Amino acid sequence: MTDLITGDGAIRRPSLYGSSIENTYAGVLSFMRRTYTRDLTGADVVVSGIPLDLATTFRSGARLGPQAIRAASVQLAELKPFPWGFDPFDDLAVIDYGDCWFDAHNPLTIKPAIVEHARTILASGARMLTFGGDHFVTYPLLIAHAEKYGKPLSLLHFDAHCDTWPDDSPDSLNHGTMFYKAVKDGLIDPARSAQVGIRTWNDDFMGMNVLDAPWVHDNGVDATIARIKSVIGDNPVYLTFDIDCLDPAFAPGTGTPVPGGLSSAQALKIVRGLGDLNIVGMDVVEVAPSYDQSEVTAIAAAHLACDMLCLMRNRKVAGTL
Ligand SMILES: [Mn+2]
Repeated sequence: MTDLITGDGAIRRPSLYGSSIENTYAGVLSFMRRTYTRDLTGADVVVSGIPLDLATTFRSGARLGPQAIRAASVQLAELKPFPWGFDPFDDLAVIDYGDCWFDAHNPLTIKPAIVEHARTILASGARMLTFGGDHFVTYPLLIAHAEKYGKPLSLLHFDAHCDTWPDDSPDSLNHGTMFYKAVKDGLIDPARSAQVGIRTWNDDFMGMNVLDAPWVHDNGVDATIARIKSVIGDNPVYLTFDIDCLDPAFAPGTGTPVPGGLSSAQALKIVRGLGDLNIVGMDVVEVAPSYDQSEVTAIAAAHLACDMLCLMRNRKVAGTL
């Protein structure tokens, strides 16, 4: 599978498989140097960005998240990912589709534009790995995934915030209420969904299984993985990772940071332990580079996304993707 393309593999590599040789600090950016294209033919997983930050309740800036995560992925494209020890792209065809276009100045058109973006990709049969943008983007993504994979889906939600605060306005753009709407819409089943790392209050968690941050710290990573698997079982699950699940010490570059969160090491080990789950869609959201320090937040996001791809690679090799 190895070819000898040196530089700009994103636009020069002849196959969706295999890797190119790159100077990490140069060249056309795509996520992990995957082929940058709108041609969905043959893709197993489609990476795209949704550069929206109009739904934030505090600091905006996540519109620059997709670009930052791509830039932070360059080192990951150089070596076999740790601790996997394989090149996921020998077996898994991943493309970078670029970013969803929407008219930021006509807010009522944004949600339908994201739904249509996702429908187009999902119709090809590929799985999506999407970069926010603020967390509102997961709501239209869930609408499209529930259409494709059936509802209710399970939600596996890593976050400092539950995002189930009440909001009965159908047109609101709010990154703290979209899972309230998703439960009310029947897109997700709260009894078969898990929220990990929560450390903000809500009077009503809507029946979600909340593994809050103190619970994770007290019980450990292995117990967290076991609890996630017992809650979700083999139900199709959408995996959403708000980078503010990580403690601000590990992910300062985000709009609504909360102390007391998970470490990068805890989060990576949990994600790497999810291979048994039937993950039908994935996103990493809320990276806001203007508050970041030395790109640590974007680098953490890129690593989490890389591990998600490695989970997909293993399922493809096992014939269960
Ligand atoms: Mn959050």
